[in-house]
Amino acid sequence: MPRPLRVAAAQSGPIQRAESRQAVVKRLTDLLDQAHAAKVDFVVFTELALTTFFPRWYMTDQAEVDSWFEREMPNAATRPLFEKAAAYKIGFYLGYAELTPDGHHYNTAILVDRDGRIVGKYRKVHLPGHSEFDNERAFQHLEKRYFEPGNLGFPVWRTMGGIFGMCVCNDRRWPETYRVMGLQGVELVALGYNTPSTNSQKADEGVEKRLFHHRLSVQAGAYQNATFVVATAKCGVEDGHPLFGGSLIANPDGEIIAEARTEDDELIVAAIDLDDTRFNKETIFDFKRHRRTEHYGRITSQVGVELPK
Ligand code: CDT
Repeated sequence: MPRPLRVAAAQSGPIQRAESRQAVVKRLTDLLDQAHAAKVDFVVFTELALTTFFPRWYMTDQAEVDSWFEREMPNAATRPLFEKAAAYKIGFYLGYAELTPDGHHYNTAILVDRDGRIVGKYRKVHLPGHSEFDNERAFQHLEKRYFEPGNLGFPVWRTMGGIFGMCVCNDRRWPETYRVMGLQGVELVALGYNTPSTNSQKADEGVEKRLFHHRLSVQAGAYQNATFVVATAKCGVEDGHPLFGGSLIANPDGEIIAEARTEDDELIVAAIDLDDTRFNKETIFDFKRHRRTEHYGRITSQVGVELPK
């Protein structure tokens, strides 16, 4: 039985530090208008979609840090997005900085169904960067300072006719991310990202190589777990700091079936059939028949490298 779905990556251009949540949400709802016109069922917005990528700024005042976080979702600023999406019957993924009632800080994404209900929450597990000001870097990446590692694992949810999972930015570079969801039968992984166009610790690493690493990671994750992946950038130059674009939709063969061309607000759309995940799940990546867990112990028992004697 085919399970057709029209999916989109709603890429965001840059958000400057001074831009208000309200102004950003207006841009996101404009993208929803485009998605509605294109008969899209599910839209993936980006990581930290409501603000500039604030972990590039070193802050010591906790009140200032907390001003980048959302205490509830939806809230006054984001309600128009939820209302418009529900009116259009469009489900979505949205990344934002979450401050919980008991004071925890997470880099979070939510999955909202086509009736505007939050059906899933994911908190970023792999936090890149560092926690103290680093003079050696061309610019800062302070995710380890402002966020705690996610405490929800990598769940998946039955929604919109399929099995959906989520991850956030740096998670996409880790095969474990996709495999844990693959082991739950994931059929579509939604992910948003903010990736600097240059490497703060390697001046000669060009943006093309960085885009290659991004595509390589997402396409491999899709293929090796027989799932669609919708990967959405926030990109362009934020307060002088460039982030690359390259939003893409990959199919379960690991092929790119839609890709952004700009570094601005841009919607890319693909008509997919979630049943196209089945062939690879039942053949080359039939985990039940082919996996050899007796040899995989190091994956969960060990973190760093242990060199041979
Ligand atoms: N947002 C995010 O996770 N960005 C990282 C940059 C890594 S460089 C410290 C990424 O993996 O794209």
